[in-house]
Amino acid sequence: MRNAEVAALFEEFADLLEAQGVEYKPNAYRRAAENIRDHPRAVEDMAAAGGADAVAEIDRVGDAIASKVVEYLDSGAIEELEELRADLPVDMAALTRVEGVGPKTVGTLYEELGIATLDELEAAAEAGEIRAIKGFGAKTEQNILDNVGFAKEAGKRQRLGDARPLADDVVGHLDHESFVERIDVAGSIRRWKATIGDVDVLVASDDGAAVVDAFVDWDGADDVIEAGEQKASVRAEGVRIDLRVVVPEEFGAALQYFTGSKAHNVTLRNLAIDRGLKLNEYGVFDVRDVDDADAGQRVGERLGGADEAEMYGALDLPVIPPELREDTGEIRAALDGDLPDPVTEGAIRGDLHTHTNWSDGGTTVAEMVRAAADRGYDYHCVTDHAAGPGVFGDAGLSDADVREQADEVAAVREDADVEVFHGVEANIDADGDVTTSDDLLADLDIVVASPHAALDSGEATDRLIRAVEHPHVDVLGHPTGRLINRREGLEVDFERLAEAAAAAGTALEVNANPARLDCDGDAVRAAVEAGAPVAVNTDAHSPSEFDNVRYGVHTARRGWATAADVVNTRDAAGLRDFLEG
Ligand code: DGT
Ligand code: CA
Ligand code: CA
Ligand code: ZN
Repeated sequence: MRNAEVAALFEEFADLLEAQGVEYKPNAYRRAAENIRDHPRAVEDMAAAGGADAVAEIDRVGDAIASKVVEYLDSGAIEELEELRADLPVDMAALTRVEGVGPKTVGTLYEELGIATLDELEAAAEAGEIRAIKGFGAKTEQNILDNVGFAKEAGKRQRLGDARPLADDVVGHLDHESFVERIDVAGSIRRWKATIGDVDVLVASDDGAAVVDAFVDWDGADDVIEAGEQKASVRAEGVRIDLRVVVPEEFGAALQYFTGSKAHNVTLRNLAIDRGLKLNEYGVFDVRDVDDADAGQRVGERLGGADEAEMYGALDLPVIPPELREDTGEIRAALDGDLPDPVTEGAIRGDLHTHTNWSDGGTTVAEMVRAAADRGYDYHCVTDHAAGPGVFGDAGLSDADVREQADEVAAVREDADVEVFHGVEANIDADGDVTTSDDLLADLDIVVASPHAALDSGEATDRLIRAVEHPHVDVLGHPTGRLINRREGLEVDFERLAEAAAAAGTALEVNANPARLDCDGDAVRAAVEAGAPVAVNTDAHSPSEFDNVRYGVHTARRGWATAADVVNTRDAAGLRDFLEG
């Protein structure tokens, strides 16, 4: 489906219009882009079936935008967009990735200095040319110098949440073919890293050519980079996907090898060498009676290679969960029998952080509660935005609004199939104060407190410690405020924060929204080691966003969290104990 590709065009359109000083239209284009991206049906199917009229059925997509969609699908270009690109020939997506640089700034930088790329922007800032532009100044220039490096790095890696659905789609496309014996993803995507360089897919088959043919036929592929006998690579929505085909007897060896990380593999291979074994992408071999173990790849007696259990088992190790394979002590722990049993998606019994249309969510309290019940959850927490710094317009509820909402929640609770807890997502200001009144907080079942403003202010450990020590705060929401590839977020010493959270009994959130994954696996590890509770929350603004929970669970697994470490694996009574404790 080409929705994301079409959406990206209208986002670029919006940026180019905004750079020219056009009002209103850019935001209309952005909202349309968002709805196209989230629409369950493929735009190309809608256009094929009913033309522009069918496309215009997407919410906020008017006739003008719909006919541009059709123009693009038919001809591969939108004339008006091509003209805008010719007027402002810059790498808009890359330049606006620099925090504090919006489309208008890009327009000015191009007009004044001819800046079109990140490298040119960096060079101009280093040369002191930015401060000379009217209205810019030394502060803007310094800001660009501080943030251009992050923007350059961010362009190289994709967000897990953008790549994972593509990987799942490829696997689904190949899985049912008769010549595919086994299939799995490998590499960083199997380790659920927050960003990935490319997607690795591994297939066991005796017919490599058939697998490669089927792979390049996948309708998600935008272009084929290379296609060989046992290997092929395609690009889909800007993500590179590498396929490798191996014989079934060596599938486990290849899966182990290509899952990585490289550092994990090096440590594992050295352990094998110590024991007279040879471990590589083809198998694990006993080479104690072999004169030259380096004489080839498949030398000595084959001990295994068909699955990962044979690979790790040859070293007397259990299979180490992929999320832990970062060479941060997991092999030592496996040797000592100390590997954690990481939390699973099925262990999650409810979400502690969600929104409704009372603030900026898309659906009612009743619908969200029903969706939680449909997922088989035991409880649901309603935590809409309280008014406060960083919460815009009427998205933030006043105390009176929250009390009024309490009546609606109470009514829904009457015939709900899950327990319903009522709370709020309060705000943490620049000093670490929670800006909702204690009177209100004391009356609520649950309080999530999150930073939404002053997110570029650097070191923030003391600020967040103040918030976790607040007597009414139960959960610290998206602690750093990072947006992957877009905003670095606060600098936090998680060892210190976790100590404070453990002492206060406040949970640190893993926000499962794939744009956030905040806090990350390393921070979870600090929480687990300090004994601080962890909460895996989707921050869902609509029922479909509950599905993001898997990203949060796998992030928690990267931090070695077990079900016991995660508060929302408890049953409703257990959660009540946590909230009241
Ligand atoms: P990425 O794609 O940058 O997010 O990270 P990975 O981990 O997916 O890395 P990738 O795609 O370059 O390679 C996949 C795996 O293959 C990697 O995790 C470990 C393994 N691998 C690749 N090159 C080497 C190597 O030179 N030595 C060893 N031991 N393993 C390697
Ligand atoms: Ca990879
Ligand atoms: Ca790769
Ligand atoms: Zn939220």
